[in-house]
Amino acid sequence: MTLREINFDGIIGPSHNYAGLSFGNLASGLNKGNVSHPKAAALQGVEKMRHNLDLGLAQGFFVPLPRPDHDWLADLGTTVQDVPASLRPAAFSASAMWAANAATVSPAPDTADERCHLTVANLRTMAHRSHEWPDTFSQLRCAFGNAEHFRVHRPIPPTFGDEGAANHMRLGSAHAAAGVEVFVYGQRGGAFPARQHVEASRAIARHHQLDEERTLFVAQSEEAIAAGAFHNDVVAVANENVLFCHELAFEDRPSFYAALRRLLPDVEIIEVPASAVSLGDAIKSYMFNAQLVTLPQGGMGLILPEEARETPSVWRWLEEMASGNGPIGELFVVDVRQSMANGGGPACLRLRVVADPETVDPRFIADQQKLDDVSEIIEEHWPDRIAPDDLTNPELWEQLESAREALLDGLELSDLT
Ligand code: SUG
Repeated sequence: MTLREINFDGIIGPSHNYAGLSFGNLASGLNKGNVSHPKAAALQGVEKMRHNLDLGLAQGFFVPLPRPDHDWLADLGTTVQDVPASLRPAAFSASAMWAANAATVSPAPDTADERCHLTVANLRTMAHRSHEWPDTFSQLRCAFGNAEHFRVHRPIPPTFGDEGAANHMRLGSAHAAAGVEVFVYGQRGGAFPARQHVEASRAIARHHQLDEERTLFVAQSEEAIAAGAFHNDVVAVANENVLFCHELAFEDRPSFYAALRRLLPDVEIIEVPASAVSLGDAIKSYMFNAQLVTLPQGGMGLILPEEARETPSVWRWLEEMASGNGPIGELFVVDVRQSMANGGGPACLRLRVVADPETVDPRFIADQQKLDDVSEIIEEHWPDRIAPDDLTNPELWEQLESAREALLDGLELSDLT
């Protein structure tokens, strides 16, 4: 069995729109009411996947969830025809594109039963995200249905908010040995909500049968949340023995770093000082919401959004880092502007799973041919634009549903409906 890191990207759904639904996510608030471009958004996502394949990385995907969500509307005692205006956008959100929030994943080497464990996130803090989990759960159970290698858990009860892998980091030098799992939770966020509750993180660690000695629970800094870092992955990212983060990411960084160094003596902590890059620039540019990947030829690379290159303090710092002797030697830039305008960068769009690709349902594994097919379906079926008022148009509802159906048909995933 060969364990590999596989990044599963959420294919951006046809209902992608800007409804300003995520209080505390600055981009979402800023772009509220703008016209979205779902076709361009989805094609940008596909290009990012192609780029990763070209780098020699393993790539998978998840399909968009059914939108409008009739089941959720029925639970709320309404229908797509009658839903109050205040709830309508939440029923249409394509937010499942941000696969980093789909689940928390612990790879097999870290768990007592040596299976890869996934807990679907309840996403209870934001109404538009709180109804993702039932369909995400079905999809995860399908993709990771091989019970010899995977265990997919139901969500943590909604009393305790859980936002999945966006608040979780796994460090370790190899896939063969147990790593260190770091759960980052929020306590306070100034005016903004802290979305990850420590009790949810603790419950996940128990479900995943992690070694208590190698599991850390670390508070996100209130300052970071208050500045717009609604998830830890907006200010930190880890890969193997490297932690790349902003100086103000964690509430008590000396204790966290000390614990990490004790458990993982060869850990390399690359901390970006606030004097070089302000928290504001880090959040605006999403420099940490990058995919930090190990390249097949050796060394690590950062897959960054265009916005990082456009922010002078950030790009200066990154170029200097990459030209030094540190572990991160390559910078790659991708265009995911449509997603970025809702606060979702390259790292938000993917869920990392360490597994043998042979043990995953092959329908969820990408290759260039399959991505060609997906692009064609997107070109043909995804709307060019959605303005806020369009969500009341029955013709759009029909188009959204038939677009998803065409994609599921094309990928032979119609059993997911
Ligand atoms: O939950 N935006 C998402 C962005 C998620 C980013 N994910 C990670 N950081 N991993 C959120 O805030 C905006 C939708 C809208 O406003 O229409 C939204 O849900």
